[in-house]
Amino acid sequence: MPDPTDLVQSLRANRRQLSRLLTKTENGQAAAEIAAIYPHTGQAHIIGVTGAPGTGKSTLVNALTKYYRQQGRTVAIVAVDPTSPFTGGAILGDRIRMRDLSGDPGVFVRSMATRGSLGGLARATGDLVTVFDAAGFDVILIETVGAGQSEVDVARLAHTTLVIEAPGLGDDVQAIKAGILEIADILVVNKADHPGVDNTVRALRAMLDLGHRVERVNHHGTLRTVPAVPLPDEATAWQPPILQTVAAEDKGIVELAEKIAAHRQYLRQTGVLSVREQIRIELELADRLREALLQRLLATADPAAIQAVIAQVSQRRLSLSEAVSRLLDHTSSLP
Ligand SMILES: Nc1nc2c(ncn2[C@@H]2O[C@H](COP(=O)(O)OP(=O)(O)OP(=O)(O)O)[C@@H](O)[C@H]2O)c(=O)[nH]1
Ligand SMILES: [Mg+2]
Repeated sequence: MPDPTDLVQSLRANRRQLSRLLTKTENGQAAAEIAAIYPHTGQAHIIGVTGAPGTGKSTLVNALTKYYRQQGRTVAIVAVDPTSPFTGGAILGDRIRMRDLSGDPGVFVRSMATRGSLGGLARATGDLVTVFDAAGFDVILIETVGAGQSEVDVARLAHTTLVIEAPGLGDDVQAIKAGILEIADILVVNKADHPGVDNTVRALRAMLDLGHRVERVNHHGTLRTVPAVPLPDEATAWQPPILQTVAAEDKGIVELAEKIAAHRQYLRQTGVLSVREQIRIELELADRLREALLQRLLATADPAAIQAVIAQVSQRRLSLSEAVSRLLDHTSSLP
């Protein structure tokens, strides 16, 4: 195991070292290093930025980063690249725009391909965030595209999730699915210089009013260990504000940063931060346990036996749940 203090210090002092560990992490080969640096994490404010393609997420991330840098805070950016070939051009665009931040040692940008990331996108992103956190970045911004389950999972890593919308992407805000609205701590209507912004704001407000907002941590975690602490009720729970920005002109960024700070304060003062953290850890632990148990089973089971069970299921001689029982109970005595 690498010496934790040395490792953390070298990450903070040496960008090449940081870069190397990030690559190792992405390749799923940094388990020992992650274990070593883990006690040195938990300081960063993690902000998720998600929304439909082209709404201006990268531009907004850029603008927020400039703001934080003016405040003297360091910023790491994880841009989760879409796999979609349609947005392929935008990836290059992101990198070029981010360039006006590069050369600044207080900013570090990392793009991550969603395709083929080992053991799931959320896990890979989570490990990158751990490295950045240990490396001492004050703010970590995670940009993800869309409204799929993997974006929701990634958003769970964030303390504060911004959902970005823009006018004209379907007047009924169809681009936003209910699921993504649920994870929003702050709604941002970007491109407020475009016509139709009032319609978009109105539609979002109507959708927010439909759902009664209670603190979203108010449920059992996967492993059911989360304590029943008193959480904010409907009256005191955070109500996601709707802000307007023109990211391309740095308009509305100060107000947005202030709301983000207010949300962080809410999380800390109410104790929601630690409860959310615990639920996140539970989910991730359950996920990794599932994966590890499967790997362990596959390592010990006879491949021919697994084949035989699959054949029996396909011949309708075994149901899937019987197949599971058989593989778990009688791995050695399969036909
Ligand atoms: N008019 C206007 N254009 C903007 C604004 N913000 C971003 N844009 C432009 O919108 C386009 C898309 O911006 P991006 O920041 O790349 O959007 P994105 O959401 O990151 O896009 P993907 O990563 O491809 O999903 C770019 O041409 C930006 O210059 C804004 O506030 N107003
Ligand atoms: Mg982008």
